[in-house]
Amino acid sequence: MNTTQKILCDTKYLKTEFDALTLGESEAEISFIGRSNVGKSSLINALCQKKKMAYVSQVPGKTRTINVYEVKRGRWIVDLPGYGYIVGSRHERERLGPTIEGYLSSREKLHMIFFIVDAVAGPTKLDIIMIGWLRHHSLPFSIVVNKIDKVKSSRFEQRKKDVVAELVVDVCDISWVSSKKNTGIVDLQKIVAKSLDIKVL
Ligand SMILES: Nc1nc2c(ncn2[C@@H]2O[C@H](COP(=O)(O)OP(=O)(O)OP(=O)(O)O)[C@@H](O)[C@H]2O)c(=O)[nH]1
Ligand SMILES: [Mg+2]
Repeated sequence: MNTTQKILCDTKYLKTEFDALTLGESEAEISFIGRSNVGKSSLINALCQKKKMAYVSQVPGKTRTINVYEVKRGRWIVDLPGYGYIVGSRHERERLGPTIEGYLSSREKLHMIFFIVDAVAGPTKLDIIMIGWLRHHSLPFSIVVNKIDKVKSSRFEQRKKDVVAELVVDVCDISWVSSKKNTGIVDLQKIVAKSLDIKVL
């Protein structure tokens, strides 16, 4: 285990909120957003080398609240509800959009938004709209393509080209990972630690 991994391994569940207004302040935080079922919670677990810290489900729409995990005092990893699936009661559906938007537009110490895209299904129209929204608001984001284990190796290079073209980004600005197989996780752990201003000696 390298030093970054030892630090991330200490991450613990801190709290759950329904609204960004009651979240309180962090010293530095990063968050994971993306379509429902893309693997945001799984990725947080893989980065922190936990099996069951963040709730994972086969059923889209598992994360419906803002869940905070603390790496070190005041350094937060925030798991957000996914978008794109119509699930839950009408009241809940109407709450989730403003919850995500309210969170993203109100956090003073939000150092990085990890924008997760599905390697097979994405980027979807909603992903492209969301990225446009992040760009419009000048929010700092980093794209992570998850579930690359589901792409045949013979198709991977073409898939990369397609994603890069659709998102209009540089290929080096994307992390290609599989939270299931742990591919690409070591490099992403370094980006996470850096984004949280965690000094690795
Ligand atoms: N094959 C594969 N499956 C994955 C990977 N990452 C996550 N999954 C699966 O995808 C499903 C959804 O994972 P979650 O982590 O709950 O996804 P989420 O984005 O947090 O979903 P919501 O909370 O509903 O927004 C689960 O069945 C995971 O096991 C991956 O890298 N590869
Ligand atoms: Mg989740």
